[in-house]
Formats: sequence, C-alpha cells, structure tokens
Amino acid sequence: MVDVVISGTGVFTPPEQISNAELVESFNAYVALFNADHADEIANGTVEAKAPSSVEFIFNASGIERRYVMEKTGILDPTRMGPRFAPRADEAPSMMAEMAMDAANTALKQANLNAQDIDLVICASSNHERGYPAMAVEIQALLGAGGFAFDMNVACSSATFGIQAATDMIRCRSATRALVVSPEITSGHLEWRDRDCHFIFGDVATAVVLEAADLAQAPKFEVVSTQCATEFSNNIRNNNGFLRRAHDQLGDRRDMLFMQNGRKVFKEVLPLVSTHIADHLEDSDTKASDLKRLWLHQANKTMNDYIGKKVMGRTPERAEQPNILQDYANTSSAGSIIAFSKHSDDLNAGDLGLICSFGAGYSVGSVLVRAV
Ligand code: CO8
Repeated sequence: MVDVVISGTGVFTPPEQISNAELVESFNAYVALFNADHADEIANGTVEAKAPSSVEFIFNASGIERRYVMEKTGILDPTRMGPRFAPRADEAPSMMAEMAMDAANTALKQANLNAQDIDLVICASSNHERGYPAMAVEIQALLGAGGFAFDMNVACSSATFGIQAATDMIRCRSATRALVVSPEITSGHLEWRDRDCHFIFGDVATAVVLEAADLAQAPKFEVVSTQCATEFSNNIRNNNGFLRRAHDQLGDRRDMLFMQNGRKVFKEVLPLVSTHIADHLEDSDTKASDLKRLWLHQANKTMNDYIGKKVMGRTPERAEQPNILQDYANTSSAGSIIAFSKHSDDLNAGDLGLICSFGAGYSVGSVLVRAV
C-alpha cells in the first residue's frame, strides 16, 4: 500500500470579527425589543420573556472570547440577528468555493504544488451552500484541478473523515494527490436569537493537501493511521432540507437552524472521544506518552481540558494541546485543522501527534500523524 503524507495546510480567516461584548450588547438589545413587542403575551403567559446573555457566562461556559464571521452587520442588527449575504448569480463563484480557494492556495503553496497536480478534491463541511452541483466540483473547476471531486458532511467531524477518505483513496491508488477543504459558514445556520447557543460558532475555511509519499516534494507529516466512528444522536440537529416545502414548513421555525442539548452533548461525547482515542492509539501500537501534541476539536475549553487529561493521564501543557477557540469560537469541522495548521511547525522529525474532531452524529474522527 502507498504511504500517505500531509504536505500542506491553509486557513482562511474571514474579514470581520465579533467580540463577546459586541455580541452580548446586540443580543440584549434584541431581547429588550422582543420583550417590549410581546409585553401583552408575556403578561398573560402565552409567550415566555427572553432572558439576556452575559459576557461572563460565555467565557466561563465555553472559553470563547471572539469569533470571525463573513458579515457582522446583519448579525449585530437587533432587528435582523443573522448575516446578510448578497445573492450571487449562478455564474459567479459561490461563497464556500471562494473561502475554500483561499485556504487551498495557501496549502498548495506550502506543499510546493500547482492545483493541476491535484486529482481529488473533497469538500468536507457541516452544511453545503446548495444541494448540487457539489461544492467540491466547483472548487475543482475554479482551481483547475484534475481527477474527481465530491462533497461530504459529517458535521464537526467532516475534516477528519475527509482526511481518512482521501488517505484511503491514495493508499489504494484511486487518487495520487488530494485536497480536503472545509469551508464553514456557520453564521448562516446558527440561531443568533437563542442565548443558549448564540455565542458558539464562527466562520472559517481550512485546507489540507495529502499525497502519495513518494511524490511529495515538501512532506510535513506522515499519516500513520486514521480511525472514524459514529453513534446516532438527536442531541445536535438541524431539520432544514429540501423536504421543507413538502412539509409545509417554510416559516421561521427554530428547528430549521442549529439546535443542541449542550449539557447532554457535553456528558455523552466526552467518554465517547476519550475511549475512541485510547482505542485508536492501542490499535496503532502507540502509547499516549508518545504523543507530542493533541489537536482537538474546538468546541469548548473545559471539554478539551477533560479529554487532554484523560488521554495523557495528566494535565497537558498548553503547548501540547493548543486551543484556538478563544479567537475563532467553534468552527465546526475546521477547528482541529486550524489548531493543527497553526501549531505544528515546531515539532521535530519523528514526533507523533493526533488530530481529533467530534460532534453531531455523534461522530468522532482521529488522525495519527508523525512529523517528517
Ligand atoms: N448567558 C447567560 N446565561 C446563559 C446563557 C447565556 N448566553 N445561555 C445559557 N444560560 C444559562 C442557562 O439558561 C442555564 O440557566 P439555569 O441553570 O437557570 O437553567 C445556565 O446558564 C447553564 O446553562 P447550560 O447548562 O446550557 O450551560 P453549559 O455550562 O452546559 O454550557 C455549552 C453551554 C457551552 C453549550 C456547553 O454545554 C457545551 O459546550 N456543550 C458541548 C457542545 C458541543 O460540543 N457541541 C458540539 C456542537 S458542534 C457540531 O457538532 C457541529 C454542528 C454543525 C455546525 C452548526 C453550525 C451553526
């Protein structure tokens, strides 16, 4: 079987940033408007008054301090509470493709490759901008890549599942060089009017170049092994889809955007991830003490602290388990790849590290890598 390496990564960071203070100020203005507009129903008990959000709660519950978004004016407008994107003609590049292209070009440059060298593009993301044609095929065309391309969605685990798919295809010679891109416009499917989740997500795009080791000009990491697992749960769910019209559900319904039972997710996903990583390491004849770095999914700081401690059997140093969620918030599938891209240059040849993402599905995917 062909050995596979990661030879480039890229991160596209959107132009606009929202601090917790800005977010809370606009959310609380929205709450005041809502409660005033519904004063009579609130008084007679038919509508529940909305409660304000707080900067302290957000930081203490999640570790998030700010997030990047593609458009902040609409999100911060208390009469709108959602991004405003100008519609684009079918002939124009779509937003996800543009974001992915930026990250892809950085990754290709790092790998010392041209887009024409790529013969597999996977767009691995939580939500795709349209039903079809696949985003990945548009990205393939805009880049000028060859071969074939397809979309996949395993929510927050999309990138690691995409890396496993690409690795296996290269190992089996159905592709030689792959680009796994994860453009995440989470601002489009977040309910900014719900205080339980309005602070959680941010927009970003990441890219990873994988190739057959014997072809690579600038290999960075060998892919030692990958492991993916899923277990069905309704605790993170979004019911939007093309049956919406058939279900007569075209109205402004809460379940057409991101919904979660955060407490349950927290409790159920932690043991799932810790066991998954332990099993993956054992199957790869690797001891946790051999790991120089853990690049975890970036949803919640307390969650990552717990997983790091469970995996390592001690509290990891900050550099051993870098977090980026304080700056980017939860960027769904891209989070662990941002951490990997921004915090891996200092590893020495032979050092082992593990990328691990987890989320809706439930799903968990891990990639064991060795620095070249
Ligand atoms: N301000 C002030 N108080 C608040 C706020 C707020 N903003 N929100 C909630 N509270 C209150 C609650 O009402 C509650 O009050 P009470 O005790 O009186 O009932 C109290 O604070 C505690 O609330 P919670 O129990 O909900 O708070 P937690 O400590 O559990 O923290 C978190 C909430 C941060 C959501 C936490 O549960 C968490 O991080 N859970 C894990 C979530 C996770 O990892 N999810 C993965 C989802 S990502 C994924 O899979 C990708 C999906 C696709 C992407 C979608 C893009 C949009």
